[in-house]
Amino acid sequence: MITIHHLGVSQSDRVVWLMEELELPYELKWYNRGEDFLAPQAFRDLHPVGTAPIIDDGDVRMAESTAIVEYISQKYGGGCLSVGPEDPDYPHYLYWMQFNNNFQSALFMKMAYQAGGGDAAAEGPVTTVMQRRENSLYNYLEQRLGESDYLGAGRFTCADIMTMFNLTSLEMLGARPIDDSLPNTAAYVERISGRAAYQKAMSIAGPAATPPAG
Ligand SMILES: N[C@@H](CCC(=O)N[C@@H](CS)C(=O)NCC(=O)O)C(=O)O
Repeated sequence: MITIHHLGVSQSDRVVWLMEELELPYELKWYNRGEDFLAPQAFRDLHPVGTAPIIDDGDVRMAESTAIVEYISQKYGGGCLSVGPEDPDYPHYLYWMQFNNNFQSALFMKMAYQAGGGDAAAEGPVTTVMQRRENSLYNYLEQRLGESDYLGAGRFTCADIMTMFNLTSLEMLGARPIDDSLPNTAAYVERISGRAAYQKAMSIAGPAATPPAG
């Protein structure tokens, strides 16, 4: 059985969501963030990279959610939530599976710049790149969701599981709110939020969830 090392309020909730979508059994090990909101030492000791999520599958220990999600989907989900090279949507699937890390690079670049006293509204090459990347990512998201109800294909896939956290939980770190200025994206968030497996996973491991008793 897969063990999910879950850091509270983190993107490891997407692994729980995938397991609920696939109706697979799993064990959840919960780690609370420290007062600095970072992963505690016990979590960082699990893997050289030390970021959430981390899973164990027998002797295999993995980090990096994009890799974990595709691994579980292929190995235990028969690839039913993945898109293969024979499918015309394959390029979409690949792109939207990577969107998470693309998006977070842009957000964390901006956060780091502002934390160092930089004015994100000032003119200059760095602020231009930051703004351009942020805008282009939201524009492409909005465009894609005007063409398709789902990101990776015409059906729900792992690419949707990879992306939702960025459109919901990351607002607390300064990501743009998904509101009426992004109507296709707002409708998408509402549509995906209605999934039974999503709601169950968020009640177990989402940002408002608390560690299981005991
Ligand atoms: N690209 C990585 C990002 C992982 C990541 O940044 N995880 C955050 C939680 S959302 C984390 O571990 N933060 C705590 C820390 O770095 O101390 C993935 O998708 O797994």
